[in-house]
Amino acid sequence: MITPSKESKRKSPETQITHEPPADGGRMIVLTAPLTEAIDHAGYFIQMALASLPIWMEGVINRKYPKWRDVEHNPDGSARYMPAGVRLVEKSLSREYRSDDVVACYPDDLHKFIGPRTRVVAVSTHNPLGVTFAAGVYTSIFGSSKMPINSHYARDLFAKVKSSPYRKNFKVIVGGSGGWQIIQTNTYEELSIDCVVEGRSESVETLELFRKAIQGEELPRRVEVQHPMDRDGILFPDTRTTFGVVEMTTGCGRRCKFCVPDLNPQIDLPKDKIMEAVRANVRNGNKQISLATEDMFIWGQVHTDTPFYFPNREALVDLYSDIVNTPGVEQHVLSHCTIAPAVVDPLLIKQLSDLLLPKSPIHFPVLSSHPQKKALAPLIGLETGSVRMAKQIMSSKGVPFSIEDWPSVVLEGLRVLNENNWFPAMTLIIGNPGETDQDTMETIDLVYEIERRGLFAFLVPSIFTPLHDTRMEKETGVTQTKQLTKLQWQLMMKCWKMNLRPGQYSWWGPMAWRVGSLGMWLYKLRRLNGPNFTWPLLMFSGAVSEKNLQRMGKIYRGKPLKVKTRRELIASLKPKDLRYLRADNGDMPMESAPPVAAHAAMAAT
Ligand code: B12
Ligand code: SF4
Repeated sequence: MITPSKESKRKSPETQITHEPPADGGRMIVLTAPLTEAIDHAGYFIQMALASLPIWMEGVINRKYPKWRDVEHNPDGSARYMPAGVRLVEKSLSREYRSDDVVACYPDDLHKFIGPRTRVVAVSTHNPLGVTFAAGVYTSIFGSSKMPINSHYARDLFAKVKSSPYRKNFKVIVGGSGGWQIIQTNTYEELSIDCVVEGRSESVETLELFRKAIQGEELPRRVEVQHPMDRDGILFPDTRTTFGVVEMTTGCGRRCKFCVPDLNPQIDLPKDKIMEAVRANVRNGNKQISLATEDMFIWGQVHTDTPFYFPNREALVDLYSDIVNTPGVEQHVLSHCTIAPAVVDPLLIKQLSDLLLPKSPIHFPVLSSHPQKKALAPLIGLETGSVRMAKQIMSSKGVPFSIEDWPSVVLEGLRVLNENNWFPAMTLIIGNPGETDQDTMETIDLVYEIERRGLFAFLVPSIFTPLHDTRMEKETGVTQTKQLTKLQWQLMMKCWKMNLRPGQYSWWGPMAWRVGSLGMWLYKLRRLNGPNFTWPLLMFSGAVSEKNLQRMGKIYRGKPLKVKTRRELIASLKPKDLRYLRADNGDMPMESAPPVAAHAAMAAT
């Protein structure tokens, strides 16, 4: 069982002033999300920090963003912005309920809308208990409290709902990408949740569930609902979303075994609907847009005659051009992508950079060659440098290239990206099931090779978490930081050391990691993380040079990798794939088949 932090006990609504009941009896359906998932200023980094830092480090956020809790309201007190997930639940419900029966509000305003009339409180959540990838790992490394700030605020929201004087009259339904965390930790009672929905709100089963709840019927604890199978089944927000998130694709197609979103059907959404949602955001005061996707490069190439891993350059450039040129869009942020497309079509990267850099709010002064030092920083999965491990967990991650060439694809892709001022955040998974020292050493080799070549990615290592419903759901990797080997610790600390190279471009990374790393170790981390942590931490802190640590036999300094160039990677492609390459990128083999003339261009527009 997960116990509430001292903080959340102190702030528990039972001890807070009681409110007058809403004059209109409240809304029949009240939608909400944790404050930390709804806030929409200061860029993506703040939410990622809230998910990764433990609650005792909240002061760091408060000092940097004293007003981070301030949110904007509509005239009726409802939320001006909400995560896209909440907006879609709202939109889905609008097919059946009147708009004055449904409201989306911030947790602090729940008392204004929950009244005797309320029958459902629906919560959307991304990561309520922090038991996912990086988030859980970092809070546990820091020790003291395992509760990430986001989780604290999610609990605070559930406590508010639990203590409502009308709690007996309504059902609490939870959904969103973090719903599985409630199921896995069995925290239904503790958080006062009746039902967790896994899947999309558009589905008829979701509507049926709301109907039942309104009629006061018992709900099942867990409901799995169907994902729409085609573009027409997906709805779009017509109000403002947090960070201007608008969906671009669902699914992926590369079939990594640990991945949840890949379980959804591969769909690229129609341009006209994306654009309507962009305009709706702008109309409601948003200046920022971000297209949510697992891999932006599949858009425009889903179910065409060309395999999805050969990006549709024209379609992508056309879509992004229309977005950043929409009057009122001042900022645009990329979400996720894969790295092989940068090797497949470097000219696409260049054209996108020309379009997107001027509207990027991200600045990397030391790294960027852009006149205003702007940069693009999508999230990309690197996961492992071990070909053996890559074959096991993500054999298609680098298609059209062979997974045997994964380190070369990463290095070549990163070169192309960096040359165009893309400095991605790249995630690595440490402690995959069956990971040997040799596998970790190969990942360390790749990380050192990135450094040796002067390339840059913000490397975000996390510990393997078996995610619900994935093909690795039943596997166990490392469950406690104490179990990490010396090499695994070294990989983690080397990544963070490298992230600090270009200086303080990210305020929270250095802050979180450098703040008294040695002092903290002496005080607490030594016991918490075990003896294998000691030398890697010394390496990270810079107290002893890596050369000396290697000489002392305390660390492994990666060996130089022999990797393929773009030309060599292309030469290794099968003839059936070669014909989809664009000759204007160069590096074509002399006797290759003529490229396919048209790339099913604009297929998705
Ligand atoms: C945009 C995004 C972000 C943004 C903005 C998030 C925000 N608050 O709006 C940023 C960069 C800040 C972010 C941060 C993080 N993210 Co994020 N993010 C995404 C991304 C790309 C899109 C999310 C989205 O808005 N999708 C569109 C909406 C419409 O989909 P949805 O929310 O799932 O909603 C649908 C259903 O879930 C359902 N639904 C939603 N709510 C409800 C409620 C009810 C009652 C019902 C019935 C149904 C329902 O209906 C909706 C469709 O109709 C997803 C990947 C993806 N493609 O989903 C990752 C993803 C959700 N993020 C993920 C992670 C891990 C994180 C971080 C923990 C990363 C980190 N370590 O920092 C943090 C957590 C942030 C926090 N505050 O705690 C993981 C979630 C893994 C998990 N929970 O198991 C995902 C799946 C990425 C991945 N491939 O791993 N993220
Ligand atoms: S490339 Fe990313 S989104 Fe696609 S299957 Fe692999 S992990 Fe999932």
